[in-house]
Amino acid sequence: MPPGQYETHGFPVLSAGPTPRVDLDEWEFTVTTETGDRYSWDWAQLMALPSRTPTVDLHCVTKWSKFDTVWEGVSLDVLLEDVETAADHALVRSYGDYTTNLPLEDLLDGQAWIAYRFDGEALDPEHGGPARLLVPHLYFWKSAKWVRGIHLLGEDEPGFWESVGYHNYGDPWREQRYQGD
Ligand SMILES: Nc1nc2c(c(=O)[nH]1)N[C@H]1C(S)=C(S)[C@@H](COP(=O)(O)O)O[C@H]1N2
Ligand SMILES: [Mo]
Repeated sequence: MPPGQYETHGFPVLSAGPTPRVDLDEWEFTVTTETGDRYSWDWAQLMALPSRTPTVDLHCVTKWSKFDTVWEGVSLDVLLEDVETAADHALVRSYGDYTTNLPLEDLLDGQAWIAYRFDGEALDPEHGGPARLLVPHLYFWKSAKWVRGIHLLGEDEPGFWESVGYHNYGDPWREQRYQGD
């Protein structure tokens, strides 16, 4: 258990705004590089990619942790495989305008997924369905719900919570909750 956390068996919903409803026919995930190149997947293309079923622990900055959650999704290693970039930073964007930033390397090497199933079921809209980023080694605010794309950037740019005082990186094991932690 990371410092300052407690275990919950429920699955709290934490959303900064209303739950956007995204039609699967219109759903699209786009990676945009620092040179403006775009790589997009529609829902059928995402479903056609090889998926993984990671079992991971979640740590929210509001101090709840949830252990052994089971997801299904596509690894960012697969999605970024053919993307040509020299960027070091990523800004993740959601339907409904939420953003969060992290180093590109934290999305690679089996650390992050575009997840569309939780506990064997289609991901509930409240929890980010149809698909959310899952990047469990950082505080859960980095796991953008209703993900719509990732911008790869040469320079870091703070996201929604990062620009109002939350830690830029957010490692739960180092208790990086707020700027200066
Ligand atoms: N688009 C979007 N993603 C988001 C949020 C949000 O408000 N909007 N909240 C974040 C926070 S603070 C947490 S703890 C988790 C909560 O996910 P959950 O509601 O599935 O528990 O989603 C993260 N991703
Ligand atoms: Mo959170």
